[in-house]
Amino acid sequence: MTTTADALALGLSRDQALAAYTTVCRARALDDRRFLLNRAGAIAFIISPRGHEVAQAAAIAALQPGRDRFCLYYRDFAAALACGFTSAELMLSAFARADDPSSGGRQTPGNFGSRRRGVIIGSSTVGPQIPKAAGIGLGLKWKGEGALCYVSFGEGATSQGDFHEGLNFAAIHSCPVVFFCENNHWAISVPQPLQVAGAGVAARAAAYGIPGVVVAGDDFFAVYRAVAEAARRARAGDGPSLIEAQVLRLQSHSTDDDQRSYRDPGELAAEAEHDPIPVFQHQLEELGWLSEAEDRRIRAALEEEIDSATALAEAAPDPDPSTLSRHVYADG
Ligand SMILES: Cc1ncc(C[n+]2csc(CCOP(=O)(O)OP(=O)(O)O)c2C)c(N)n1
Repeated sequence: MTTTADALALGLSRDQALAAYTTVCRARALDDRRFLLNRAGAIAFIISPRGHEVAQAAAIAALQPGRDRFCLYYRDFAAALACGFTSAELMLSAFARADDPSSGGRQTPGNFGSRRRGVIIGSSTVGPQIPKAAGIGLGLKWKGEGALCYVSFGEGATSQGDFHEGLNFAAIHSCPVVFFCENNHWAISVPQPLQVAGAGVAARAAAYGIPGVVVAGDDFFAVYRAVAEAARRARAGDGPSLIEAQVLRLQSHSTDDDQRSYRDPGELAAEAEHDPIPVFQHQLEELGWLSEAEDRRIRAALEEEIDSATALAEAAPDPDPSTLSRHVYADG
């Protein structure tokens, strides 16, 4: 775990760290509410970021939303919030309302898209955002503005051809891309040893001649440091990097899955004791940047925010049925 002295040496301000902490708590509060709404039958299936939030917020904190491009994946709710999505927008998407900024209620929630925030919408298939990010990286290199493309995915995606094609292409053309694997060791019910051959995800970077690092996904400052270094390399023209953040999947794959049917109960109980949010909270307390009172204030404000986001989304109109085939078939 990063020491207080090392955390201070990163040059992050208290405001930046507290903003990231608030994002992490916002993602969790939103997730709790979406889970209740799903169980009440008000919204369709959801995928939870629970256990990934700290790693996601740390990665985006080391980048430049508004300048960089982001190819996120379906578990990236804290990353999307860190890129500027609001709770209300993500709730509109959960309710599949017409005002959902990503797709007007057409795509599964978790397909994040926002042109003005540089967030490029994906699809629900596993992996295609990876070669897409390599191509975007090449475009950014040609533009020469010093921007980079960040792309995230699970370890299951690294057994897709898309992963290898994307890394190979980005390495050959020295594209400014940060490949960020959120390794929760499970691809739905398939454990890592049946999904990823060899020494792990980061080790695969060597095949493409790029740096590959493993980092503890519950250590905000360690993830920040790794992504900041990858971003520095990308902006300097030194090409892509691969980061493997080791995280826990504290929920089932989705609300349509029950991991108790295929995971060891002892392992699940042990993981439940290692929620990354209290770890981050403790790091901030050690730095003297967060008090218990401040933490209570942040969480109470978020409860109110999620209440009004839910009310707004519940009352918002559905997409117009006459537009059903828009973006599916060519007009006319
Ligand atoms: C090409 C493709 N194959 C299979 C699926 C079904 N599927 C959806 S999510 C998922 C697991 C992916 O696991 P991982 O990449 O480790 O990410 P995680 O969900 O664990 O964060 C699978 C197999 C899919 N959507 N697309």
